[in-house]
Amino acid sequence: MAITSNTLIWNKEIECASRSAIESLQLERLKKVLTTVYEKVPFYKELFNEAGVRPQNLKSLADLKNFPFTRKTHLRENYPFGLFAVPSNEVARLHASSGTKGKPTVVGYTQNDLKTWAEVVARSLAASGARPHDVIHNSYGYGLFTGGLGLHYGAERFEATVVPASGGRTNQQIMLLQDFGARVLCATPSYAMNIAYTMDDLKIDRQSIKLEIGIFGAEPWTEEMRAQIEDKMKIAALDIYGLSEVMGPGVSMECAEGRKGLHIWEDHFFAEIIDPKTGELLPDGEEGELVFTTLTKEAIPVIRYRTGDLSVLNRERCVCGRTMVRMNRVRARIDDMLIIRGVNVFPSEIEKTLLQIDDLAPHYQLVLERHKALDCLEVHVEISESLAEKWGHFDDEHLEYINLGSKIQSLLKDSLGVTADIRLKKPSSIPRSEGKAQRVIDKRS
Ligand code: DLL
Repeated sequence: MAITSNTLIWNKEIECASRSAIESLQLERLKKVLTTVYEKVPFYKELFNEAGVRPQNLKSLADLKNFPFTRKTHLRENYPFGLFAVPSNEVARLHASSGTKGKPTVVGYTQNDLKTWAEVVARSLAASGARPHDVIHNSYGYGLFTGGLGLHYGAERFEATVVPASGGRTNQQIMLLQDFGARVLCATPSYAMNIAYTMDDLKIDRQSIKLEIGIFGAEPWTEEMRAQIEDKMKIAALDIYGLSEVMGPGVSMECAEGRKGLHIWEDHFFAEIIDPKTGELLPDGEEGELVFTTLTKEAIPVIRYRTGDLSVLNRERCVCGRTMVRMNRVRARIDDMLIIRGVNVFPSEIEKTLLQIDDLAPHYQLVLERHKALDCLEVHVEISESLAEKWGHFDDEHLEYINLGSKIQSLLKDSLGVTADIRLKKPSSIPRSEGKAQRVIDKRS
């Protein structure tokens, strides 16, 4: 669904600068950040020394490939402030990951970092087709997660009216969407779906809300999910990407005109794609792991940070006029790959297949169990409201139930090569997301 009115370019001078201007700015900033971390962060001094590199070895952007990677484990091992490059009295804000695997990863921002963050989010809002003075309803969680506050201050910088709704209390959020007339919704795609289906449950007329744009991210989602959201909500659904270690939301944003990849705000974030196995740099157009170096971050700059996200870089000219490199929609996180009886499968590939089947609703969960040393994948997926009405009652021995289950099973087998046990569920029976959806329940360990 395209936005028809002309969209705004927030910072035309830099967003549409020539490639040579962008690259010379990047080189100048890269030299500076390498020197800063070498002098101010003992961790980097040791890391560079071990790799036999010095900041002055960087003569061109291509030389960055000789520098070592930073990983999430490095942040954990140096918990909480070991990778900070400024004294604590210069840190204006802290955020942290949820820390489900032990200590959280902590990130900090100076006042300048917060200004940069608001700037890149303002650029992202403009790229989506939002306009200053729009009402922006922000359903990303407020708190240690960067989604809520990141979008919030960017929207204020953009001079919009922000509704800091955060996640949860969906009925009330729908009432506020109706009463405050938001044109833009910021949420995870799974929470946007939750809102859309709750509106159906409450029999709320789509005409009573004014939404035109969705700014969705923080979790992987497919083109098929986009098509379903756009169809159901009658909005343009655009992809926003980011991660706390690099900044938060607004590292890159899809533009309303191009809708083909997300522009990386390259004056602040230098992107590379590497082979996740060998660490070798890959050329544009090839899929691999995204790696970012921050060019202007003061509190906690990161050098060649391995995101664990799979994407592709594309430097072709975009129809929107922006010259900044685009990354493809993140296909998956490398960590999320499921190995089922030797076959590698990403949850997003299962999502793609499920969402092509008309009789299903876009609510699913993947449950992994081990029976007698064999991995078993159960796909729990809701049937559509219309099918549930047609069936009347729900019985897993019903011929139609068995037929639909077999159809899904054979489509998954054809597309992914795995045999899954299909569990069709009644509408509204799979837990709804209020933030990042939990798609996989792994009971194997
Ligand atoms: O999720 C920041 C964010 C908030 C981005 C709101 C967009 C909107 P973290 O909690 O640190 O930060 O999680 C970062 O989430 O490495 C990706 O795996 C995933 N992710 C973020 N955006 C997208 C996206 C925020 N658009 C991790 N598509 C990243 C796919 C995404 N995955």
